[in-house]
Amino acid sequence: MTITTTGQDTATANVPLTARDRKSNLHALDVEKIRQDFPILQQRINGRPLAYLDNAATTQKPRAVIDALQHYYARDNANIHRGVHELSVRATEGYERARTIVQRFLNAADPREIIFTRGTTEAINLVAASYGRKHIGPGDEIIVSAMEHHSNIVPWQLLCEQTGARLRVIPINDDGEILLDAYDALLTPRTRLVAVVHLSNVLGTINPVHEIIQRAHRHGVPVLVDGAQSAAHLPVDVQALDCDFYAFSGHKVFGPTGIGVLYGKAALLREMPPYQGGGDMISRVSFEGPTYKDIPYKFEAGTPNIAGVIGLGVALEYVNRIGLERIAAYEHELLDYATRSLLAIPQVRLIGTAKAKASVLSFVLAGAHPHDIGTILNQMGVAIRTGHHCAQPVMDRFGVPATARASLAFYNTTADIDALVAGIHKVLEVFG
Ligand code: 7TS
Repeated sequence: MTITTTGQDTATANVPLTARDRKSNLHALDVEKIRQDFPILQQRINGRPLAYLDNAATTQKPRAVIDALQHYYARDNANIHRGVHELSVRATEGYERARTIVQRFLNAADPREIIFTRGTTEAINLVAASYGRKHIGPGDEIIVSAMEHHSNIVPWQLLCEQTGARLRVIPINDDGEILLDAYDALLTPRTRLVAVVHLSNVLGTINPVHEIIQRAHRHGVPVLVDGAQSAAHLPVDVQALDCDFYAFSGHKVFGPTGIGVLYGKAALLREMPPYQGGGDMISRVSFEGPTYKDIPYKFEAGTPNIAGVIGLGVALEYVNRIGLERIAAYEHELLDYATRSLLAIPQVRLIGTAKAKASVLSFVLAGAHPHDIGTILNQMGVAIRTGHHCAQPVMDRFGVPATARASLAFYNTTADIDALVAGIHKVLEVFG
């Protein structure tokens, strides 16, 4: 493995930073070396070095993850939990080892609190279908924020349609920050669940989820945190946060697509009904009725994405070797550089100017549609996303149909930001 951090060897890379380390800039990453671990970043697009700034949509994969998938299919492939033969034992061990890696990554109390899903979307749907159907009924209320991704809105709207419950929305200010007083007013005896994003995919706002959770818990209300964006950018400790559920996607944290995680507190998961029925989730079936396995298997019906789980474990180990504290510190500086660079262009309007921000820059340009910005940037080798980012209520809140969005990862450099800025100047040339 060829990751190093300046002044650190890989064995000590994930030791937490001290205040002194921070001051002396020891958190700086050897990004050029890290970039060599990502084969996809080595190419040119339209004759220019690729500046991949679409990490909020999906992240690139280090060679270690690509190799792990290849290794699994070439040597270990078998179904899990079912065979006594060597390959099945290897596949099962790899799968369960990854569960422990995820447990440690989130600092969950027990590996049984880690359920593998297709991604954040399926994790939230699982909670809506299982917890929701058991605990939410007519007249009950579910609270979300005004900056949610559709994945953390539509499952609750479906549940509301099915049960007669009601969705309540915490408003946000012009900087894209949650209004905590308004949240307090929404917490009532009718509230059954709060579901809120940790790091907004459009605004880059880091929400005060610990505070949000504490306030909900004072009313006895559980909280689901949508960690789709935070898992790759902020250290997460589900016990310190005291969240009841936390969902994230493997592909946004340098792992494969089609795999994700639902963390849930064991006591909650145990009393929730199964989400899907099928093989591997029952201890016995007869035509009188089934009895279910304990968690996590009760929620993992059917043959899962075994290779994806193993690849996710390798991705999280890779991230751990660099260290999320160091990643967050590096990205903070890069975001600061990018923000200053964009604000130096008078035609740029930044959408999302919260005090606590990470990794995301959404903007609009006077006179140019975001789609045209994306197209011209692509000609210059710069990959960004344009559109509503599956968060249309956020677009409505800021009165724009779409934004252009650059989103960072630890392998991005100031050169990527400079390419973005040069691209924006080109757009301004074309559109006057
Ligand atoms: N929640 C948030 C905050 C997200 O940003 C996304 C995906 C999801 C949930 C859903 O994740 P999935 O892996 O289940 O699809 N966000 C984006 C994005 O910003 N651009 O493409 C996907």
